[in-house]
Amino acid sequence: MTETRAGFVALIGEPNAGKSTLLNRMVGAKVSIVTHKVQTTRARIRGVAIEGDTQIVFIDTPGLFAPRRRLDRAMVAAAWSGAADADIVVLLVEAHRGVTAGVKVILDALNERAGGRPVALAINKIDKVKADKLLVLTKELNDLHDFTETFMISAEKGHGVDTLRKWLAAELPKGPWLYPEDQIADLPLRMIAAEITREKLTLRLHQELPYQLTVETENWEDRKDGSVKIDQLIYVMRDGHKGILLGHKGETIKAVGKASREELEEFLGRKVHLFLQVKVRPNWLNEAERYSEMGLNFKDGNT
Ligand SMILES: Nc1nc2c(ncn2[C@@H]2O[C@H](COP(=O)(O)OP(=O)(O)OP(=O)(O)O)[C@@H](O)[C@H]2O)c(=O)[nH]1
Ligand SMILES: [Mg+2]
Repeated sequence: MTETRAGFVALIGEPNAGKSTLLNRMVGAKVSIVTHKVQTTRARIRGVAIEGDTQIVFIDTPGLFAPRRRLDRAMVAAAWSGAADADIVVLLVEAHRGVTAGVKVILDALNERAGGRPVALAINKIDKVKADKLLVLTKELNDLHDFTETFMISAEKGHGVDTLRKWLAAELPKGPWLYPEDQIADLPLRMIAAEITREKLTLRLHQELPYQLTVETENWEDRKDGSVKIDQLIYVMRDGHKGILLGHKGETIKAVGKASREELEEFLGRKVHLFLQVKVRPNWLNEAERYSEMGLNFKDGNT
């Protein structure tokens, strides 16, 4: 009989480091949304990968940054608690940005928060820099923290990812698998659906707007013909934002709805009828229910 292994691996790092990209690549499917903007991921998202006889449960976390709003504080708390739940922590650092002030803050906190568990360093986006720079950066980072191992990867292009996955699998404890073998994500479908719409909104809207809205799936109806009808609410804080979101003759929201529906259809493998409604809710950032819908702890936002 072969012996199985299983465990949790938390991906942490600054916003935009490529954590969600790496999770999706490890899982082999898109379970966490990705954009070129910072603070895309808001909650802990679990994705499951298999390496030989090992089940690796990756925990994607919100980026770690200096929080200002309640939502920020709840996100950062969720990220650190993701690290606390893990057998192994992987810190992603962007190769072309190197040791930023933000990375230093994370390294300081890591000594306290990692609690003796292995911490691997993954220098990501190596496709953006020359090899000699990587060696210097590896040394610089290892002088600041005693990493268990250092990997150089490109989450987007896939370089070095197999090596990292094999190492993680070998480090995880022996034990039974934690999820059925065909399960790839641990997030309710209605939440994945809301995240997909939020991704399309984030990609289309500018400046602060993506950070001031949230999407919730209000209703999910499986129809007899095999299709699904999904109603979603987009909460914004101001009338003006609603106008921007709808766009001239409603064309912005229409385009978002189309892009989201197409991706949902691909993800679910069935026809989707998607209905989006925009609501102005000036105080949604201070409503406990909005946080639980996102998978965050409202109280974590208290100062
Ligand atoms: N060139 C390059 N870009 C990458 C790589 N990995 C990720 N990216 C890009 O970096 C951006 C951020 O990626 P995400 O995966 O959303 O980053 P994140 O760490 O999850 O960000 P937050 O959720 O905001 O904390 C996206 O535009 C990705 O396409 C890489 O290896 N190389
Ligand atoms: Mg992310």
